[in-house]
Amino acid sequence: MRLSLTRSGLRITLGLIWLLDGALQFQSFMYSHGFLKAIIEPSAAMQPAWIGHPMISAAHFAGHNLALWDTMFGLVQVAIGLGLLYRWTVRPALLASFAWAFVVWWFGEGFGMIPAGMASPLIGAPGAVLLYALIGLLVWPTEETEREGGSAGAGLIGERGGRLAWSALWTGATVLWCLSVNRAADATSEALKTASGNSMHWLASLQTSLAGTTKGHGEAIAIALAIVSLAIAAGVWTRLRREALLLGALLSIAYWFLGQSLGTLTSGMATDPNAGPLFVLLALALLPRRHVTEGAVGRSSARGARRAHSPAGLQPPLRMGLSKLELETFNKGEKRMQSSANRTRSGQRWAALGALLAITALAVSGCGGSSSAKSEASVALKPMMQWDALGSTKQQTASMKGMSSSAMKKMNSAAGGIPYVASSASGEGHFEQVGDHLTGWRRITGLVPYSRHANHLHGPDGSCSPASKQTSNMAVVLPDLVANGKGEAYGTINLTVHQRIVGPGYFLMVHAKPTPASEQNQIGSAPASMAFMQAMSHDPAILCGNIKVTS
Ligand SMILES: [Cu+2]
Repeated sequence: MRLSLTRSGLRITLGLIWLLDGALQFQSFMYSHGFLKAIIEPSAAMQPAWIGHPMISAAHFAGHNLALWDTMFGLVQVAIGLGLLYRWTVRPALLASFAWAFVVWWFGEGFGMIPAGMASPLIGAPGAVLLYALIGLLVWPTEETEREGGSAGAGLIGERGGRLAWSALWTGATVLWCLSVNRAADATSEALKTASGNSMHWLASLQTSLAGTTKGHGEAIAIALAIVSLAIAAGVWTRLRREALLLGALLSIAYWFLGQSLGTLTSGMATDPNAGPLFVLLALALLPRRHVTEGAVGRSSARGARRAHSPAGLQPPLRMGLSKLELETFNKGEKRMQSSANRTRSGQRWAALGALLAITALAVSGCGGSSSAKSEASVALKPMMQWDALGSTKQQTASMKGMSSSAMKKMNSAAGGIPYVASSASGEGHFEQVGDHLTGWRRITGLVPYSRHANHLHGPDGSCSPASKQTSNMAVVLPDLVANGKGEAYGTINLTVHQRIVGPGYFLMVHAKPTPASEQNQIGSAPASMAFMQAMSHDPAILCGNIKVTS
């Protein structure tokens, strides 16, 4: 099999993808406010404030004259695409594409949702535009002539830089698979189920049936894919470079079909083909164009050199004795030189491999789970407005009932934090964690009689106040609390969790509404799936309490 790509082939392919993106921007959906509401705002709502706020502000600003901005967005991308097609406009086009990619990575993709702790390689992390920029660096025109054995991609960062970037991307994938959010029992199953909602019929039924098969096996799948990803990252530094690149490309195609629904290109809502095709293009860019590896070249020339100076063969026996001493001395010297050159080269390679192995060890030990030390914590639950020092700037409503959708919208995009409603309830709780085993209870008084309330442990890196620390990332979905006729609710907890919950940075949040009927099967999940967090994002909070470690 001889797969390869010339540098101009690579550049033109990249240009065509930019043109496709430009064309997608002219779809009617992008000219509707649904684009901002359905794509930008939900992704902004899940981000840390410093990323999410500028996203919301930019969306609101663009919303004032959406037709103008959208047309401009589309034209910029078309211009970049066209620029890449012609040799003499490549540099300005690439420069524009780098700037554009950064802006889109932030405002459109929320840095691939990585800071939100919700990135998964399956659904396209770290985001397509990052790969646009990376491939852009590889096709940057340089003086260097195309070497045999070199790859199409070299450009500004060189071939070694390209391989480093590849390794970084796949090591990143390993780390992402190790995150508890992707390692949860139903993480993969849920991601497939969510993806099936945007797919063509045949693909949707494949995804649904796979979602059924993978249900409950999230951890095994994540660990297997973490290991494969690491092999792909390390492989490009070994003799199996070609195989590592092809394996990476194949895995990316599988992700693209199953997790990214082929970029949902036919949905009318896609802004780019997602990460799958870009990973394939990157792999092709880094494929050596002749089936010769550095190591093989070194060895065969060394063998050739030995043969040339060999005293055996056609040399007459008479001369042999005469020159034997001379030749031996010569050979020794040359061998020493060669071996030291080889040693340096293999030294570098071993250093690179060693570094990768160290990362592996770290990643695998990170994947391995938590310690079995016992820790206990108490929680004091107080109404949200007590926590919210900036409560007055926020929209507060006594009840969810009768709230118009525009009021909901305002509430959601209010400055920072999780939306909440007023409550006169209060409560307390106690948690105990040994290894992966979480037990405890919580008790609340002052609730509306017979009301039901979703409640979760949120975190990590969160807190009930200030509002900007109220992370919407759910570490554990606890069973709903049900109030009795006096408005008192009590519930115990006995769950298996996949991270250290009983520690700083976690908080218990009680919501105004129960877990939706369609999401009941998510109760007990630790951590919650992304789909579930999205489903819950419109349930305002009533009470919050920080996890306070007592022993
Ligand atoms: Cu919650």
